[in-house]
Amino acid sequence: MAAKNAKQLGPVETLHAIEEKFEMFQILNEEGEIVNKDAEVNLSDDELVELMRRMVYTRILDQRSISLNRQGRLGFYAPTAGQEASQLASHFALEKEDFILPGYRDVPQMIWHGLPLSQAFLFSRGHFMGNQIPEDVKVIPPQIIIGAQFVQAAGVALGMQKRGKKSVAVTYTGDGGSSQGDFYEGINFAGAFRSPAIFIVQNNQFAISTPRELQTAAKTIAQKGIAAGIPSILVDGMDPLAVYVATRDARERAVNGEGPTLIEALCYRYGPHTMAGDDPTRYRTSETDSEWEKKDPIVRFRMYLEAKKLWNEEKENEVIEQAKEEIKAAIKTADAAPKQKVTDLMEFMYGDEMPFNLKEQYEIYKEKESK
Ligand SMILES: Cc1ncc(C[n+]2csc(CCOP(=O)(O)OP(=O)(O)O)c2C)c(N)n1
Ligand SMILES: [Mg+2]
Repeated sequence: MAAKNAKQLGPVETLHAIEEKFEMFQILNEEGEIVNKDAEVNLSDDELVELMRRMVYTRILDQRSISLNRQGRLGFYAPTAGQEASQLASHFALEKEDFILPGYRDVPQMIWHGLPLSQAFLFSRGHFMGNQIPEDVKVIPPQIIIGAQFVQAAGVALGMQKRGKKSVAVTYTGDGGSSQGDFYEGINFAGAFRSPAIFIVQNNQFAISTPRELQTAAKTIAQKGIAAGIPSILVDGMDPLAVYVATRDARERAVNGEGPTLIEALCYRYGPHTMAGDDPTRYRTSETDSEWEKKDPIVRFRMYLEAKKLWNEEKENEVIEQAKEEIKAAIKTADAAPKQKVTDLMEFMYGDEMPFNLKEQYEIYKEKESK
């Protein structure tokens, strides 16, 4: 007997039918033209300018961070150029009370959520003060274990809902992260409990050197949300307006009790995976690089805003200068942080509730440090 009746789609046709549904959502094309007039962006001129300002600022921060790393003045750093729309336009749809659970590449969202730049630099240096996040800044330190923050986001979102808050938890991972068990557990749990969570996969098409095609048989990462029964969308991750609208709509559903959303933002990182020494020329071609540079989120947004007379070279230069000044000042602040001591770390970690065995070690370190 056949496994289906005559009118039913078979398993192969069902897969193809679902995959075909995931067309990429775009509002602003590479030329800076609106291609989707039905999409309601609803951002004021001032807000559009502010989003551009943040993207330009963050591109400078990326360039400066890379050079500070090369000078030995920063430690761990994962470059962000190319991902500004995925990172900052999604963040732009959030409120201050929303909780962010970032991955290691998501430091820009933390900064625009309120983390002082000097603390981001201390985090890069492995200084624990970098992770002493101010009480009113709703972020946790960047997760290095890929995908782990998906489980945490499902729980944080549920916790906020149980406390009656009208806010969401947002988490980010990459295409590689979407192969982790935690990814599936997180979206499944959030779906089952209707947690107000937004799961954002920044698909920059590589997990270090592993291309997306070798990562999964799924044609899109967005379609993985279907298995968890949650709304899912594939967006042009180089298009700030599409990313903004997708995230804003996801947030609206979440606070209205309609549960989580999975967003796949298709993007590209121009630089290496991290500054620890991978060489992208060994796993990517310069043709692909330049193909993606043409899709640059800042370039297309600049064209769009210039046509609306909202942006010009002078404004851009002001932002660049301001970024450089603030970065310089933040590095100075980071340099002035006290040298990291083991006892400080233990006090920060345990406060008055240090277990007795650690207390013994604490005394030993206290003695050593006093010399
Ligand atoms: C559970 C786990 N396995 C392996 C690693 C090592 N690792 C660090 S980053 C990375 C690739 C992640 O790629 P992706 O999720 O696409 O994010 P991207 O770096 O491209 O933003 C891997 C395998 C890790 N940090 N955690
Ligand atoms: Mg990736």
